[in-house]
Amino acid sequence: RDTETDLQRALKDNELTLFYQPQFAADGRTVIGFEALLRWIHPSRGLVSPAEFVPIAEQSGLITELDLWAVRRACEQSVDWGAARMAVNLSPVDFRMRDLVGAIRRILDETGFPAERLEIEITENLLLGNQPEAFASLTALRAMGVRVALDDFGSGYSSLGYLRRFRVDTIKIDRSFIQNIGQTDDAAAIIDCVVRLARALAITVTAEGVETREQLRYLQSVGCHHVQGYLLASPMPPSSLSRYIEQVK
Ligand code: G
Ligand code: G
Ligand code: MN
Ligand code: NA
Repeated sequence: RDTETDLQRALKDNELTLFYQPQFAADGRTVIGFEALLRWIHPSRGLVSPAEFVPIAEQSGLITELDLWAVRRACEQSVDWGAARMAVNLSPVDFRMRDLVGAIRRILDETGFPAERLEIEITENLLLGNQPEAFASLTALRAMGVRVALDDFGSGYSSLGYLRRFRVDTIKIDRSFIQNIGQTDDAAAIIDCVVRLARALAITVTAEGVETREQLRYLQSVGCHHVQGYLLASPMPPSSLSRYIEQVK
């Protein structure tokens, strides 16, 4: 309750900011895009993680205001960053908004950000919830040219059925699998299998949470398209991004 009131104030007082984490081609060098990650710089508590405040904002519905703010800010800040894609996380709660698609269309119109460069990250829970309105919104967004990525793939109550019911553009393999490369044979086998599955369906695969050279080499060997993680680049404030932006131009 307290955090919620504080969050509302934070949004007004400009305490929220976006960090950007570069995403790379499998070579680990070519920047293909960025993921926008919400950060709350609290005057007394310091940096507050979204892991802490997103669940609270989801309970009150305030998350949708935060997420749409993030989409707008990410589009505004990156419109000049060459051809790089911008990925923004959406909460399943956002899909209960009456005109989510219209709101995103207006942001694209007003910022001049090309729909083709925007990717929204959703989680398996949204597709499993089987809300017809969510499927309709996702279909409308894709029809506009916005890409849809399935985040944290494999971490929840995964069902391959939804890959048939709804076509996504990208699968992001959950970092728990990446972190177990070289630790358990199972993780490597599952990643190999997910990459093959995705490739067979013409879906792009991103590995998240890449932290070691060994992990990167394995991901390259199985044909993973894109990689993201601390080994390559951490999330950073927009002021630190100029050298990455130069690379993608
Ligand atoms: O960046 P970090 O690892 O601290 O993020 C923690 C969690 O918060 C992740 O699950 C991430 O997807 C989520 N998150 C980060 N930014 C946003 C955002 O703008 N909107 C939503 N809904 N979730 C976010
Ligand atoms: O749930 P989602 O995938 O959106 O969460 C992204 C979160 O993962 C961000 O908060 C980001 O800070 C974090 N992250 C990014 N790269 C790495 C990494 O290499 N290792 C770990 N442990 N976390 C990472
Ligand atoms: Mn994400
Ligand atoms: Na993720």
